[in-house]
Amino acid sequence: MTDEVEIPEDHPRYQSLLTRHRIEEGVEKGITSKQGLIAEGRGESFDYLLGEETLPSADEAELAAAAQLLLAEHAVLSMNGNVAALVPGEIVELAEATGADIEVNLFNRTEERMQAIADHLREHGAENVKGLTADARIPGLEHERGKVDEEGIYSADVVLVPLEDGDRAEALAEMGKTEIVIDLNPLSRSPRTAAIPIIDNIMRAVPNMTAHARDLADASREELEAIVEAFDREKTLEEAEHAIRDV
Ligand code: PTJ
Repeated sequence: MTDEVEIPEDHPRYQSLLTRHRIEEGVEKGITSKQGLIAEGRGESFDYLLGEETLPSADEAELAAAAQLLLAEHAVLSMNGNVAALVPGEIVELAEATGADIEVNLFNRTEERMQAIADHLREHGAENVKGLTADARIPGLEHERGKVDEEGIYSADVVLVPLEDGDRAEALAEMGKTEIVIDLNPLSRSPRTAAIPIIDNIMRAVPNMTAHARDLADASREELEAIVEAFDREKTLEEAEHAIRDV
């Protein structure tokens, strides 16, 4: 939890208020873009419809995602301005639990925001933050939006892309990456593109993925592969959509 926040923990909408507070702070610190505020509002409305809790199908997706990250040759957790504001320390913990790299990759890329986000992540314990080298390109995306690190997202086999715009999610999938997407909107193109769509709030999803990864630390390759194979992406998307429509 953030140090400065003064939201009473017993407030019925504590989590939602905390999320807003972190995004607001992110904008003030030059981490989150103004468009990030709109993305946050969109996410919040879907979370409200989902009952502001992790669906059993989302928990299964988080388990599969943890197994997939552990199986990866080279996994990268992609960070944008919203993710950096909402779960900086939690992403560092997930990277530690799975051996993944962290890379800043922005939709609205500016050098100032890149630097502010990298500094913010280092303040939360990240030792190595990729994305600043920007010596490779995601094919099909125009110049600034397509910049990535050759040693990072460009060469990764598994990429976690939370709260991502549909074009970028599609372009990464076309590069042959195994994509894990966290997005509260099950109808959005990004989760529909993903091998593992996680329809959950990133504030709940990332710590739960880390808990699963820690539980799986001693699992064999076969056990991890069985978890990934048993995961049903269509069912996950359908269950989230039904949960929203049945409200
Ligand atoms: O920092 P940048 O420049 O890389 O820009 C980041 C944003 C998020 C502004 C950019 O990627 C963007 O415009 O994204 P979209 O197209 O608005 O998509 C964001 C998706 O994330 C939407 O489908 C939201 O429903 C979803 N979302 C928002 N907040 C959360 C969320 N999903 C999970 N947890 C959240 N807290």
